[in-house]
Amino acid sequence: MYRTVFLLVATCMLFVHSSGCTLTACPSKWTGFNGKCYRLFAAEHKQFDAAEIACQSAKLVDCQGNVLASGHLASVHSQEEQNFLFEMFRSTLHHTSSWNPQVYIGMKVGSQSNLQSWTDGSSVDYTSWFSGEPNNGPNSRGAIASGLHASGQWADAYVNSKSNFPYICQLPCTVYQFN
Ligand SMILES: [Ca+2]
Repeated sequence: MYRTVFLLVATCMLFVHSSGCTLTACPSKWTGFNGKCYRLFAAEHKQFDAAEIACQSAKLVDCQGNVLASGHLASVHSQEEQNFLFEMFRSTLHHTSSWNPQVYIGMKVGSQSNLQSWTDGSSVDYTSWFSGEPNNGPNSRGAIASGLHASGQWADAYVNSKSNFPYICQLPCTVYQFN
């Protein structure tokens, strides 16, 4: 049983309980990758904090409607995740400038440029900043920057109404054990 659970975590496969209660490790419209579920909100341009709040409103629930986890803006922990997230929008969002579209991930830059954190509380063990970024601190916010200039590397943005971007939310990929 333990082995089965591990495989489901790794792949986010569909899982159908024998009672007929169908569970997916990722909710509808969310895409699983490396143990997390992601969803791009391409048409909703928000400031960073509003995007994070919107992500937190996404809930992973079980068959009984119990909330198992809340979402956050996506955190990125490997080159593979970075590539996956960039591919989620590079083909669907049109380039509008050398930098845009920029798509928020959960990267918060603090009072100094090297003080970085993720909104989901995970450790900053990987970054993909474009050369010279972050440069809008203190207290700027990070996005995956498309366009010819950055080609998917990250840029930070000031926290103001000009920095309304699409965003990518994540949910943990949850697996259910049945007795
Ligand atoms: Ca910047």
